[in-house]
Amino acid sequence: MEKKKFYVTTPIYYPSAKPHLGHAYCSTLADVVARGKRLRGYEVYFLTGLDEHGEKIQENAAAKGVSPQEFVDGVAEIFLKLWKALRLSNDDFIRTTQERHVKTVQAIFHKFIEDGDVYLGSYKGWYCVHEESYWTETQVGPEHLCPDCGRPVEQKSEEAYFFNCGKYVDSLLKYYDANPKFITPVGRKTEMINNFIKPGLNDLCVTRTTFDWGVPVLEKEGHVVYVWLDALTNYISALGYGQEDHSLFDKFWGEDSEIVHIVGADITRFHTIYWPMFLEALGLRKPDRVFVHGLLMMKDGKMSKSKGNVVYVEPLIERYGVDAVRYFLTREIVFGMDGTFTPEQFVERINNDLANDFGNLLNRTLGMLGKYYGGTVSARYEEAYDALDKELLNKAKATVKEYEILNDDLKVTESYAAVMDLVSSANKYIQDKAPWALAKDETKKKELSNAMNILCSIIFLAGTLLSPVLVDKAPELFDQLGLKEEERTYEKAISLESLEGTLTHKGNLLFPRLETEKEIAFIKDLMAGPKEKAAA
Ligand code: ME8
Repeated sequence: MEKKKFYVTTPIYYPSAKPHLGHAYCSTLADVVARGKRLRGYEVYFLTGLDEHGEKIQENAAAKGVSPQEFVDGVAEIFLKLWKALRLSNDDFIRTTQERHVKTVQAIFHKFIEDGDVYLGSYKGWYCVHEESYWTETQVGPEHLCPDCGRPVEQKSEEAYFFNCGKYVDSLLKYYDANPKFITPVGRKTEMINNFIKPGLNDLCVTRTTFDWGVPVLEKEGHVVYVWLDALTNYISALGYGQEDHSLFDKFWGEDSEIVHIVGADITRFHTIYWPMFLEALGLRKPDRVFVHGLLMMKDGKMSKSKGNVVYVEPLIERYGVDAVRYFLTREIVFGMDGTFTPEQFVERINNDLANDFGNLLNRTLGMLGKYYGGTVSARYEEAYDALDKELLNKAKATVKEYEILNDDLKVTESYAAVMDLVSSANKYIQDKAPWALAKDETKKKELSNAMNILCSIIFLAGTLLSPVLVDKAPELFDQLGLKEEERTYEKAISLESLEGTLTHKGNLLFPRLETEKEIAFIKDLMAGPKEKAAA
């Protein structure tokens, strides 16, 4: 059954610090997926948000001398500002401190208690009184010392609720088997089974009593819901599950909706083991896919705040425009694999693909159209098509098919690579056809007219297929092509129909070439940590 409703989510990030390029990566790709589906007529709901509870947030707030709510409110502003700059098209922004979410978490916890899916037990572990935290046997080592402060730890136990995982393991494995694409890339599934399920899954401790920045368990004073149960619930609380108005939930969590969670490799386990179990306990359907994207690495390893090697997105957007950043993230880093960020790759990618290939195709075509036809798209004479015309048009049709199949399979990078391959073919077509030579030959009028006409249709198609990424420049491109708002549809673009008679206007360069050395130096400077800068 082809599903025409599509629900896509990002992880809800911890507002513990300012977001960096790694967070922007996941959100941008999810946005590209959402826009790509909308473009093709799907009814889409795109969710992102923040995971605002937990001990760490409480500690960060205390360190700043503000309340946890004040602290998360401040960081939320920064996230929202960045998402706006990145032009995310999310339909909602869930924050786990919102009342609607808290209500859903409490309703779920209540149902778990009623149905016997959670039980009261005791949590045992090595406890550091100073740090107020539990550690595992391996973490404290043979000397039994706190890995954080080095003080001796003690065995302690506290009352806690546990989720009965054993009840749902078999059915989870069956779901994996019946839905081979549930966890993608597939290697992640093997990892989950071998590392976590086969060795035996312990029941999951789902409440805490050592801190209070969380959703209170109404049935037991002093208990707050474990931050991961709280966080995962966002995917349905945002749709209204357990609330008065659950129409969005009925629509986008129904069997006829495709549900995709996009997550980083670090949180696969929670999304592919515990989340489906919680859903089963609630009697709800499971997501179609958990798509695990790779991590953005720097030369010295994973980009992370604690490593001090983060790149912030704002200065990149400011200098190169949002499309350059979105394009780099989509095209350079294969979705599903780890990728690196280097200034050289960034500048080269933008110059090669956007300035040289796509930008040139547009400029040369509109330039020639201006020269030969006063800017009006020339007529198409199908009877005069030659092998080159047919080849390019066939390639364009095949590209549309490939783009749709790859996009549906979340092979996002590959789908945009296919479009850029069409762009290269169109540039080669110009070289091979040499319209400047046709223009000099009175007997080649129809050939010239065809060439210019076909190129306009190809540019319209490529611009449309790239529009989920190039959110800023695609409309400008359509302006230059002279297309009216109502003409800018996916159906029209993929039909490759003749745009004869449309008056184009060659405007500003959409993607100016970057001065390689200068821009590499600029980005390197952004990446230099405070220490390196001080030493310089
Ligand atoms: O784990 N490269 O939040 P979080 C690519 N609140 N992606 C990166 C990245 C990098 N270097 N660094 C972070 C949490 N990410 C939980 C999630 S969901 C119910 C709760 C992205 O702020 C990546 O998608 O630590 C990763 O999974 C996510 O940020 C983790 O964000």
